[in-house]
This record gives sequence, C-alpha cells and structure tokens, in this order.
Amino acid sequence: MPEGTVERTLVLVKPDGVRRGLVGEILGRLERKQLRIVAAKLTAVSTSTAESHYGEHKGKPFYPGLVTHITSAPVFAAVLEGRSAISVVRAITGATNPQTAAPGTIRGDLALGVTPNLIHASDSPASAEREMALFFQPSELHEYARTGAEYA
Ligand code: D4T
Repeated sequence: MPEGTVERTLVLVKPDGVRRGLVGEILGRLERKQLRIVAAKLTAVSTSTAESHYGEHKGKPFYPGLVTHITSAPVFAAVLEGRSAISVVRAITGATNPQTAAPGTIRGDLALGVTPNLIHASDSPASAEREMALFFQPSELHEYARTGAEYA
C-alpha cells in the first residue's frame, strides 16, 4: 500500500498546453499514475481569477507576463485525487524551467519555456484548498472508486 494520506490537488493545463493539443497527453500521464480525476473542465481564466491564483507572485518581474499568458486562451482545469497527490503530481510535473526539468517529467519532456511551461500544480495542502475553490464549486467535485487504484 503506498504511503501518504489521500489528497486533492489542482492542476491547470495552461493555455500553451491547450493550444498545442496536449491536454490528453498531460492528463493521461497523471491518470496512468492511478491519480483519480474528480473534477475537470475547459475554462477561461479572468484577470481577477489569475491575479488571485498568482497573488504570491505579484510584484515579481515575470508577474505581468504570467497573468497575460494564463488569460490568453482557455485552461483545462482538473482536480486530481490520490495518496500524497500534491507531491506526486509536482514530481510528475517537473521543475519550473523546462530546460532544467528532468527527462520523464511533463515539463522536461514537453514544455518550451518558463512561462509557457504547460502545467500548474498546487504546491501545498493550503494552496490546493485555495486554488480548488477558485476554479470549482463543491458540487463539481465527484467521488468514485477507481479500479486497480494503487493511489486510491
Ligand atoms: P506553478 O505555480 O505554475 O505550478 O509553477 P511552479 O510552482 O513550478 O513555479 P513558481 O510558483 O515559482 O512560478 C509560478 C509560475 O510563474 C511562471 N514563471 C516563474 C515565469 O514565467 N518566470 C519565472 O522566472 C518564474 C520563476 C511559471 C510558473
């Protein structure tokens, strides 16, 4: 039995991932790790949602470009659930800069730049709670059992 408590984490396939047709590839990698999709939708990110989501980065040099990017086309938002889901998804995501992200990670294999780095993944339980509430109503979160779910 894998260790860790069951967690939920917010994943965004960013506009570069949606526009490159990589939603299935990215979600597929997470599903193959037995993470359970409990919510998902294609959605536009308003400037106010972007500013809330990336509030911790306000004032940094890359902040304006980050907000411009995340609002430039729809994102595919999803909540993934599983044991230690927050750290497991971050590991599969890889380092922020795709030039140094490890091969085998989503960013290491597929991303083209630091701002267009394909995917956002929550980095702590507190961030996950805050970010899930920004993108989903409680009624949009679903409960079900996966078959053969090692991370269930
Ligand atoms: P997210 O939060 O999107 O999962 O990314 P990380 O956790 O890997 O990275 P982060 O919070 O440090 O940065 C958030 C977001 O800002 C973009 N960024 C970052 C950028 O455009 N230029 C930069 O120099 C940095 C550091 C990429 C991710």
